[in-house]
Amino acid sequence: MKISQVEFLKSAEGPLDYPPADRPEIAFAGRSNVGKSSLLNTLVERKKLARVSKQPGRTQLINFFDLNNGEMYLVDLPGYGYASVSKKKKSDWGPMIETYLDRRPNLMGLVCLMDIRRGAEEDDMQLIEAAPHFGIQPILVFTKADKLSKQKRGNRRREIAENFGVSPDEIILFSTKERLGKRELWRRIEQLTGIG
Ligand SMILES: Nc1nc2c(ncn2[C@@H]2O[C@H](COP(=O)(O)OP(=O)(O)OP(=O)(O)O)[C@@H](O)[C@H]2O)c(=O)[nH]1
Ligand SMILES: [Mg+2]
Repeated sequence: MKISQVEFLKSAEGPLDYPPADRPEIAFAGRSNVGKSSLLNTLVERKKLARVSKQPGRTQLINFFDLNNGEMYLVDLPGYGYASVSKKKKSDWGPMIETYLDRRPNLMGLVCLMDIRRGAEEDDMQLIEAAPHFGIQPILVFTKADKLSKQKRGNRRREIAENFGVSPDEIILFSTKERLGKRELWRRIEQLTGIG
């Protein structure tokens, strides 16, 4: 993917705030602190486009970004599963994401991020299993691969693939530190959107 321009468009809480569904869209979801905003920055080669934080639960709205002046939307979804986000915020999460999945006919891929060390947890599985009901293809990405040795990564990839019942090369390992997984993820996004 050639990235000529990328720009933050808007934050949204509900459908009234979404931009028009007039081009392909890819969204990024995962638990708080898993590295969604970091991955997005690495993908588009901008250091500070999406806000990265050591404090989990920072991204609490749906953030829309424009890629290449109208070519595609990239969407940073609020992180889930972080206990110290207030109860109200926590209960907002499910409906906010579910409504989003339901109301974006242009959404072509949902990149589901999980920490390579923790693997898929219950709320990840809920989302991964829900996606096909909305006609959306989940892309499984395991972040912070740099936290494991190369040998352990390989073992982990096989283990994870087995748990999901998919072939190991369907599992994308990602590291912002090592810039690992970036080309592979773009390739999958290009396949799903037909852009690139
Ligand atoms: N070692 C390592 N750290 C990472 C990687 N990606 C992200 N991090 C760190 O993980 C922390 C959280 O990153 P974010 O990108 O803000 O995570 P997020 O999923 O957007 O978090 P919320 O917006 O709170 O849901 C930050 O301290 C990042 O520097 C990675 O690939 N390797
Ligand atoms: Mg974030």
